[in-house]
Amino acid sequence: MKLDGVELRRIAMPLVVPFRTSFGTELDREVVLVRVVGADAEGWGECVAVSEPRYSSEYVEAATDVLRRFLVPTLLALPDPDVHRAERAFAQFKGHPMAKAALEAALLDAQLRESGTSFGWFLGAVHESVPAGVSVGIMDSIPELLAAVDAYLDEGYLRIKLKIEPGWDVAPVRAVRERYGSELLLQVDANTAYTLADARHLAKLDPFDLLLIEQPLPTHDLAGHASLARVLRTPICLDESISSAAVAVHAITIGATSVVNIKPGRVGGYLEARRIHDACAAHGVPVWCGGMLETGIGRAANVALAALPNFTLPGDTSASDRYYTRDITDPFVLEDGHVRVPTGPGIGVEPDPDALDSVTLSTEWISA
Ligand code: NPQ
Ligand code: MG
Repeated sequence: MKLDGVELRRIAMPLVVPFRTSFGTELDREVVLVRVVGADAEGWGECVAVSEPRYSSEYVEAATDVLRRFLVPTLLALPDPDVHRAERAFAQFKGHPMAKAALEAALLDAQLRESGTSFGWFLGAVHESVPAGVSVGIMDSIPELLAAVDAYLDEGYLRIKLKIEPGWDVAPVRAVRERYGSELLLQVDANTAYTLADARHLAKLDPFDLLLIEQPLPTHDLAGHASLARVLRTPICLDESISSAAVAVHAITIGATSVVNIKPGRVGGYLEARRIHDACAAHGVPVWCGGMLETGIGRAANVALAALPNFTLPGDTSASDRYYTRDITDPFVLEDGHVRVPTGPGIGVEPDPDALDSVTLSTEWISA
């Protein structure tokens, strides 16, 4: 397809409530949106990099810089751009998977809109809707946590994920398990907050029959996770560690992970995300779709991905109002605990111009 240029747009979305994890508290979600403009179609992608490099080394300003200086010019220089050629061309630059994923997603959206096909169709989705879980931040007290979980369960969420850190782990898990019983699908996410020295402490979570513990140890410590897995009964699920299909296979092979969280931004795009899905399926390892507090743009694409056959656990693909009072697209809503997979061309949703204007901080245009 012939490209005219690419727009980079910085937006700031106020969160409905502050979101606290082991790496910090966020009140606003700053996001870079990418719009790829072709002769016959345009497409949108969302960069999931966060304001500060606390989840991974990427952050909003760095992602914008690498997009502006390297990725967008590389895309615009391709003689006949398509997502596969773009992915290969981006590979000459090390790292910056979230920036690459955003531009790849925008190009894919444009490409699929041009051909009148949906993300779900392109990726191989087999479901019309996907079960929704919700990620619950660290709170100041147990009563506050239980009130939040009550409300999410009333809304219909099918799985609860508690964010944990040293000092906020066994007690909140016990309180939630005791209040809702053994039927509740419950898991925890540490975002790298522990060390192997905490193995005995983390084993105190074993009696609560968690679906999994997500990323207890540092990002690059696969061997540590393999050791921890031999101590815990709770399955380990890696998030931050899984940067590619090759790393996923490595982690599975050495016994570091028995479930995988797939986030397209963290792994450099939807093509690599699908390869991880396929590799995990081949190894008998279930996957689920993570979340990075996406607007409707990123959420639409994630929901399509989550409809692939090996996404057998509910994901962090929550409804829009989990995070935002007013999304920039038509909101994703819960229907019986599920979120519907868009069926229109591309990601199947587009930003509402007024909603988008109201959150836009700046835009820049990079011409072909
Ligand atoms: C995770 N997401 O699975 C991430 C962490 C994350 C839904 O738990 C602003 C504030 C942006 C906190 C992006 C969920 C964030 C954030 C991602 C947390 O590890
Ligand atoms: Mg996580």
